[in-house]
Amino acid sequence: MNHSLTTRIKYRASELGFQKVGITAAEIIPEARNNLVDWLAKGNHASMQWLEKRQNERGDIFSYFQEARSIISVGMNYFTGLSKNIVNAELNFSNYAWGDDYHQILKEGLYSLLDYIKLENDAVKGVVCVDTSPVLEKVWAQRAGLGWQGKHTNLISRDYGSWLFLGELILDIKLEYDRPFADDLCGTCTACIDACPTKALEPYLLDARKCISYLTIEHRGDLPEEYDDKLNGWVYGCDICQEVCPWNIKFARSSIESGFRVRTEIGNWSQSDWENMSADEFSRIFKKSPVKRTKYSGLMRNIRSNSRLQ
Ligand code: B12
Ligand code: SF4
Ligand code: SF4
Repeated sequence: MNHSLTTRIKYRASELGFQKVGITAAEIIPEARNNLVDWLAKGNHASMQWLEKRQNERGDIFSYFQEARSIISVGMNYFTGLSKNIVNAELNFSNYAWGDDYHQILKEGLYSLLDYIKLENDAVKGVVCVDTSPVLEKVWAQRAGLGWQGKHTNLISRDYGSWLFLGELILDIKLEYDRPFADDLCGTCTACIDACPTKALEPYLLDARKCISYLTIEHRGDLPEEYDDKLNGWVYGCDICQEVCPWNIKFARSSIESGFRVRTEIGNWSQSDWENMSADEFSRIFKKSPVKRTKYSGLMRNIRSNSRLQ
């Protein structure tokens, strides 16, 4: 155990722009693995076959990185401080997609953290993960003490609510570990479940087949017409279950990361501006943005689905 290295890693992580950092031991967590297997078996992942394909790695950290000993879990606040009511837009993009792609921003920070550790010990092996790696990020964040998984299934922290991107640096050395976050501070609240327009949530469980975030970002092909009157203007992701959460209402703070600032068009364009957007404009507006994931055709499909009822 190396106490001083642990302390210095945490200090360096905060210098690199991570508001939350905790460290936990790499181990197999049978409960999380069983929950994942059940969730997949019930088809909750919709068409996201990539979740099923690498389920062994998601459920067993050692099949992903055999030498794993410690997991440094980080959180970066992305709340822009502007509610969608203040942003003068007629169609909604999820807060997480207002600025530059978070994968890039978090990865840069985590690679710098790895470089810092290697300055002390060049033999250390580390793996950087942000979203796309086959690891259960919310589970590791809870184990590392960052917060708890709320009934909407996102990880909530006491001090920033759930507007946190998560990432991990997995190392092959032992460090000093934090205590898992043991409390569930949702209590009797059910605001997220009640507010979800498509009834995609049961306590702590999400059915992606019904989730607007899945439908507008991951689903390929036309959107089922039964959702036209439920999209509520969302064209990329959905923040409803997070916006109604008392922990976000009370504790959200504005992000200091300039990369997450809202793009002008996302904040101001009218519905008809979006309906008339050309492919070239799409490429210009969404350069370096996560919205590129749907491509021009996917975003236009979402815009059209929102317009169909009008
Ligand atoms: C697949 C995926 C999605 C899918 C499925 C979401 C989901 N809940 O799984 C879709 C496309 C719908 C999605 C949407 C969003 N996502 Co997403 N997504 C992921 C991804 C890649 C994998 C998640 C996963 O493994 N799901 C599998 C299921 C089994 O996991 P789970 O829902 O957490 O299920 C657990 C609980 O059900 C629990 N459980 C079961 N029963 C019980 C009972 C009790 C009592 C308890 C306590 C728990 C419990 O056990 C399960 C296993 O641990 C992660 C990145 C990663 N690598 O982890 C990002 C991630 C979860 N997404 C993220 C974000 C930001 C979002 C959105 C907010 C984006 C948006 N605004 O549109 C929405 C939120 C929707 C929602 N309410 O969850 C962030 C969340 C950050 C945070 N603070 O938690 C992550 C971590 C990405 C990142 N690096 O920051 N996402
Ligand atoms: S993201 Fe939207 S559709 Fe998905 S569970 Fe939350 S409120 Fe429901
Ligand atoms: S809205 Fe309520 S139930 Fe849902 S995650 Fe927040 S505190 Fe938990």
